[in-house]
Amino acid sequence: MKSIGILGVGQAGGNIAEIASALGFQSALINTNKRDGAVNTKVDKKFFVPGYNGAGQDRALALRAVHDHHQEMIEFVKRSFKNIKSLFVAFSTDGGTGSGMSPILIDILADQIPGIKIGAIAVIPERNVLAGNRINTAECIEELSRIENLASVFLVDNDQVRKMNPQSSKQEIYMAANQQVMEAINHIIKVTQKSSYFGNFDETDLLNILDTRGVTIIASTPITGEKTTAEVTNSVQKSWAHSIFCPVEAMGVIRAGLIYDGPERISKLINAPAIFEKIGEPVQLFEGTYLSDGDPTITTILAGLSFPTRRLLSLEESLEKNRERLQSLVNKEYSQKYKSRVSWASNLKTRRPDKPAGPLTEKLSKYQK
Ligand SMILES: Nc1nc2c(ncn2[C@@H]2O[C@H](COP(=O)(O)OP(=O)(O)OP(=O)(O)O)[C@@H](O)[C@H]2O)c(=O)[nH]1
Ligand SMILES: [Mg+2]
Repeated sequence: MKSIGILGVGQAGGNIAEIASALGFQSALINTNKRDGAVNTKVDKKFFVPGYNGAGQDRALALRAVHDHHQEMIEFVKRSFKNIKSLFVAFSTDGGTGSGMSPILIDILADQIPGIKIGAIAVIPERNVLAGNRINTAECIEELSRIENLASVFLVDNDQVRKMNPQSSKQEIYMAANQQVMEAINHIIKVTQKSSYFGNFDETDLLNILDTRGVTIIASTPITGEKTTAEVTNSVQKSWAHSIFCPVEAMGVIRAGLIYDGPERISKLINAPAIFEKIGEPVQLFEGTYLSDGDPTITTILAGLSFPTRRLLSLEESLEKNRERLQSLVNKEYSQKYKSRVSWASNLKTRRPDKPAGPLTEKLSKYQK
């Protein structure tokens, strides 16, 4: 049984929980909309907030749902997960339900379920989303970053997935992102179950990394063609910019994992200090070496990174640029009135009342020859 559980909140969260279930994780979902959650058939445990029918991108509405039903939600989570050591709440930051409910829910769960570390799998939308979505993401990330008892936050970047698949539909991007984040987490869990003569990366190491507060990424790269230490170093560093997570922007990783799988002769090309030179040496490094005849691959886990200011700024920038237009657009909602230029024409439709009948003799005499 895996010691990590996945709780999906909102539509994107439910979809991620669905993939997690298929990979054998304990999973559950919470939504304000029954119909959204019903499609995630592989997730057995579901809580639909009574009295709601979606949040319609309104974070405040979603927040109210937690205020009114937090006790039921805590009980639901306690009931749904057995013997887990960490729980990741999965959601998109730019919708209503997941974005509004998750930060407060994580904060509450961290206090109410002692012994279980609570982290997040938060989706960052593509660059082309509209103002309302950008506002939601900015608010959600700010709230997340303020939670004191927070473990790892995986920022799944739909834009990074788009870069790898420029022609794909939205749904294909979403599915690929969901699949890849869960496979990345599943991969590092599987490593902890292997044994090695030369440095094991065990469950305690993994949990140590995942319990680290801050942003975490997992990146893998094959090093089949690399011939020198410099080339291997370069490939690993490149993988930090090309994963499905927001690219690493700044120095300062607190804990890290470095896992090698492949033939022994290539393992000699790995130089940890050189790899970490660019982002600074972590306080702790957990290494695992697994010799095999397969393609040589290096997987790194970097935890305790800062929130990616540049990436988030790219979402906020267009709000700033359009500040006046957006404000006047919203003001217009209640101030706008239409003035017709043909109000005079209303008279055209007014019918003249029938003339009251006069004495019959008058009419008879009118026709008298
Ligand atoms: N990676 C990924 N992103 C998704 C998925 N579904 C939606 N998104 C992203 O999430 C945004 C929409 O949020 P949803 O998760 O549908 O919203 P919600 O939490 O259900 O909130 P409301 O529907 O507003 O109540 C989209 O703009 C996408 O950025 C998914 O399955 N995977
Ligand atoms: Mg929804």
